[in-house]
Amino acid sequence: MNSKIKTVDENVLNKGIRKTKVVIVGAGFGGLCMAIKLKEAGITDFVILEKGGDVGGTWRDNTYPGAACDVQSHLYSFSFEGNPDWSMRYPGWEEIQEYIQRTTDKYALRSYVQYDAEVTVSEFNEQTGRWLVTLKDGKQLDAQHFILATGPLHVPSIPNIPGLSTFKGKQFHSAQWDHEFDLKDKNIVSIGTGGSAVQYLPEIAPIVKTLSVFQRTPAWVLPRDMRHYSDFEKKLFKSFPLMRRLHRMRLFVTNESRVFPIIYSRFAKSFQFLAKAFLNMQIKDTVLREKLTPKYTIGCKRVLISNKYYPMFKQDNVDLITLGIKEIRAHSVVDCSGKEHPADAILFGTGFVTDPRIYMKDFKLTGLPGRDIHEDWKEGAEAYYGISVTGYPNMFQLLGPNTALGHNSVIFMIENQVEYIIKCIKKMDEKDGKYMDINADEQASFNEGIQHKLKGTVWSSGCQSWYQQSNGKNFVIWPGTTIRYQRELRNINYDAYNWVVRENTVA
Ligand code: N01
Repeated sequence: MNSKIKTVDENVLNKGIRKTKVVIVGAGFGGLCMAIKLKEAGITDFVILEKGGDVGGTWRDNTYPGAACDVQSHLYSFSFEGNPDWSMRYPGWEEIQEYIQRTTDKYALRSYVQYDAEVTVSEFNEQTGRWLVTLKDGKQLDAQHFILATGPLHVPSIPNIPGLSTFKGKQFHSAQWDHEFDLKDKNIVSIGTGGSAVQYLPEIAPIVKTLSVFQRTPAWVLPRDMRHYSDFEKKLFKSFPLMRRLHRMRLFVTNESRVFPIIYSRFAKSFQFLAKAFLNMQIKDTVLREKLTPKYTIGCKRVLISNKYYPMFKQDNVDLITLGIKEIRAHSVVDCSGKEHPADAILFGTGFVTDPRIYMKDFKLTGLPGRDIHEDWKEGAEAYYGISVTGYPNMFQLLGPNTALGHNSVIFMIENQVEYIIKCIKKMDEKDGKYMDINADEQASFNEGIQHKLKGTVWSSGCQSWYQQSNGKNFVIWPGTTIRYQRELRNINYDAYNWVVRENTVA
């Protein structure tokens, strides 16, 4: 894997404020896609600010054992940068990160990335129609367009459990896996049974002494397609790219079809029947089976895929605890019945900070006079197609509110959002515009539509998930097909924006 390369002209940054057309925050799939398409559109005056030391985002951070994407890689990759060599349907994080590194090099993006560049403040100036972005080290950038490609899930959530500070053993979060720590023959307590835990637990179970799994809510789990691509298939994909594209299309259509049981929750029961059969087949112990059976409709929380998770509970050293945690002591975790579970290490598979803050980012962000995103989104995050936010002109977001998916690849969403943003940037140039700001009424009516569509879907069927704010409003999921999202974005309504041209007249 390539190490970080610092090639941005740091002299420019050191001398004062660096002026650029576009600032992109984040060098994960979203930020890199944005950069590639900006270059293709002939816009090379941009900077990518990355708070970490390498590109990759999620796939740089999540390196826990068994980490993999639960969308097939032929689909979870750029449509314009196919890879005939994926080893299997769902390869591990290493292969995905290698793909990201290769793509970064192929499109010569490294010179655009400023590493260890954490944004602390971003302010829009109405007079100049530009963004002033301040970094942790005090450097500043002045940009016409400000693009957030930061991804919603990156701030680890560690629950505030009584006694945690008294724990004397090792503790770490799944997204900050300590590879130096040898789990072999250790007593391990793991908290949480979401997407990450379901992947790492079966990997560590065979090597640890004891594994106490604390589950708060069981998840629906479906089988994972473990097939590898044969050398013949890879050769075929390489020699005949059309075959690879057809394969990708088939995966896309299959995944897309899964949206219907989710939107029409009455159909979810058939899906749930399959998941229940899968559980019944793998877990014969009726008490254990009952503990692992979710009480909510499938799809309401993210559906997990694993062939190894349920069988893991047959191992003698693995214990499932559903009683909740009473407290943590120096060398153990005590469940609500008072039973002590020995712990040399505690692993947190407890997910990420998940309230509207996931879209606010952990820095100060101000727009038109009086607009502060932390105030505006205090009660909940709203945007227009997840991309534009009223009061924050020339700011665009990738995978913003209500554009995450429960059924298909978010890379598809990113690519469509990038296309939309490029069109907006070009329109600004065409109009010699100062700034464009989404009309508040357009944003409000768009969001009313979204909430209306969410009614009757499985996401509104009564479970609690990170898709919801505290008042139950779903601010995360796109409630429809991705094709529809694409169609609506392609039919861009420029009149939905207030355009301010250089002479300060509203067009
Ligand atoms: O986090 P999660 P994750 N005490 O929020 C439990 C994506 N992802 O890191 O359900 C006890 O899903 C919590 O319990 P409950 C994917 O979008 C993608 O696993 O809230 N338990 C839950 O079981 C996913 O949605 C891939 O009752 C506590 C778990 O911790 C997102 O990342 C792979 C607790 C958290 O599960 C996050 O996944 C992995 C507490 N105080 C993840 N607090 C792909 O393959 C929380 N929990 C693409």
